[in-house]
Amino acid sequence: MKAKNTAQKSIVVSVVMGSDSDLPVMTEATKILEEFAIPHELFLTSAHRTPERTTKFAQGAAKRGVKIIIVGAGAAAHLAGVIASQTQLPVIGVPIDATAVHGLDALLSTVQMPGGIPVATMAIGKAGAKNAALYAARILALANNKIAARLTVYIQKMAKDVEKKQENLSCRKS
Ligand code: RP5
Repeated sequence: MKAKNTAQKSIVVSVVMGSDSDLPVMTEATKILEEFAIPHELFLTSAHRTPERTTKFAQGAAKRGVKIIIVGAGAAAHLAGVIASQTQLPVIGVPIDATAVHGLDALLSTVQMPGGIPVATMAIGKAGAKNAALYAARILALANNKIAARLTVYIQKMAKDVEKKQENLSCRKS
């Protein structure tokens, strides 16, 4: 399967998943990347089921111009670490709840990397996927004023939303 590109522009963030069953969670990441107009792709590969495909992807990503890799995987989730071991690009891991232990397996497999091979690990599930994309946006914003401005607006809107919710609560009480 070829990577699904969202735009003709060169890909900046690659969103990788261990299985198509991870898509409902990883969509939270692509929604944010779309909102921030960050060119991205979706790529399916498994550390265990397709090790050679994973190696080819990891070793080729930087050459294709990819700047950041977001990786979602569940179960004994070695995908983010295996990719991080074969590229110098920043790798952001999203543990996915895919088994009877509700993502704890994936969280520990993703976060407990040996020294030398960093994976920036987010929360389990949808919040983690969303934050992975926001974290990527924060990294890119260091050298991109447009993304920095969009982040400022996003953060201000979140604060306003909390104030609106407070107003709604106050209305209910009186
Ligand atoms: C992992 O195993 C995938 O990332 C997925 O979260 C989990 C289950 O995969 P499927 O059996 O649904 O394909 O490799």
